Amino acid sequence: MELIKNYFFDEGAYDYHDGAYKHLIRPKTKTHKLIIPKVLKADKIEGNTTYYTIHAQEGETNILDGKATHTWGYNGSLLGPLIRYQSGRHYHLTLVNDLPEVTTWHWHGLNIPGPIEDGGPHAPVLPGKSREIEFDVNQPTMTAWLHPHPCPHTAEQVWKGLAAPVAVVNPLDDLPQLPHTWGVDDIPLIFQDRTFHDSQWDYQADYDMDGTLGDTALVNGTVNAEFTVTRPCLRLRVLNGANRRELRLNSDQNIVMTQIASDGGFLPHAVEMTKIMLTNAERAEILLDFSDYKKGGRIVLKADDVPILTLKVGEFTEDNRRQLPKTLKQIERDFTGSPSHQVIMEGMDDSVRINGKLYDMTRIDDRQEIGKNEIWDVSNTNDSMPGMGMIHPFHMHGTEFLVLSRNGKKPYPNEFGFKDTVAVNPGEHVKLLVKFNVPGIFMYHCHILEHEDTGMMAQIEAVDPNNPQHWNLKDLCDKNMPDSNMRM
Ligand SMILES: [Cu+2]
Repeated sequence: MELIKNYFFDEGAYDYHDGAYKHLIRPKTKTHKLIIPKVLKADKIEGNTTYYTIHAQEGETNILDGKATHTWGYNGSLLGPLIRYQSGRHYHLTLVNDLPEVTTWHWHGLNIPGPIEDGGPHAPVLPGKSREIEFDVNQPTMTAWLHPHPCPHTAEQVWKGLAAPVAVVNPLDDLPQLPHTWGVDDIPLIFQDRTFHDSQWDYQADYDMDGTLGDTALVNGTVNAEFTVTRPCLRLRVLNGANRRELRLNSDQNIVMTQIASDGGFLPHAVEMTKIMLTNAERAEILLDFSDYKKGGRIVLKADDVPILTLKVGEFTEDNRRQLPKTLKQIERDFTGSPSHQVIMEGMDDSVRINGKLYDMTRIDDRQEIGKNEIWDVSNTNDSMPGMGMIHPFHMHGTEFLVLSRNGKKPYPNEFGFKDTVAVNPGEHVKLLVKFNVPGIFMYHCHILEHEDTGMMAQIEAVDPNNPQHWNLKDLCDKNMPDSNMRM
């Protein structure tokens, strides 16, 4: 297997070329034990239905060595618990808004009906109110995440701390050989960045229309994080949960990171890399092999050149290394045909548009029948200055797609699995093979959260021809949102 030692994207378009870029600073605090999100406990289980309750709430979190930081979280003061779904089961969720403003619960990566269950801007919950939703989970093993999606305050609410890891397990494609003891050899790495103002976060002060950046890296809400490795094989579920910052993950010793999964589940084959770049909302599951390291050894994971997580080798309590199959997952990628959907992402700052338009909650921009494969051509026209411009991460709700090509060439080696977010370089056309399995109204947008909030977003109706629906879509954007369901 070829070892990949470089990032793939157009270096000229990296975020650090932007005039407003804030470099990460090396953490000056003492090291803190990496926070591992707890696993969300079910309220009850009845037959094939599991009941969960998720509160969005305010709180105080001890992040720095001194004063507590005012933060938001799910069922806690910051971020949220791991929410586990098993494919084939039915879920009933009670979503409670204990915040002082409207929010929504968006299941990024879950293929469930939209727009209510999916939790985009059409599914607001007023402060002090709650909403009950139900859905079936039917999809492969994968790492997804939960975050708010109210229009137009997604970026600010994520900044304040709302985000939680989600894991889907499907017995049909799961690989039981992989490490799966949560918090021991299966751990999340939720990467974010914030600036501290006298220990507090101040979104308005740091706001940047091209994507808000902070100067301090956090992993799972931990600054200067340290984790003790107690088994030779470590599975890291990496999520770039930052509003704007690109994560260029590498290590001080160029340890081999074996990527086994992307956003939508396992890759057809593992890819060995020493550097991985994830744009906003992208995920990668990677394995690190510590069997050649002795107790007391350490590896420092870095974002660009700044340490974000020290992996300290402890006493191995169990040998969890298992042979993986050569083919992790069978994925049929051969597909010929012309694109029947076009997405042109253009602009920066307040000029950002999709197909020349700003988001309108009452407008359906595109339609596709469920169950059919169709080709999308997604482009980024920020290439007026050759070798410059900015990358837009393109995300679709309600589906996991395949990347067919980049400017007519093969996708990057770690893009052969299913994805829901793909980074598009300036001047690039990325062809996607898209199929919806569930009907509804779904967003597609740039996942730089400030671009999304500015209106770099559109919506598609995934149509079930046997059960056509009529939509009376309301404009709930930045209004006193009625807690209504618009389904007629
Ligand atoms: Cu963008």
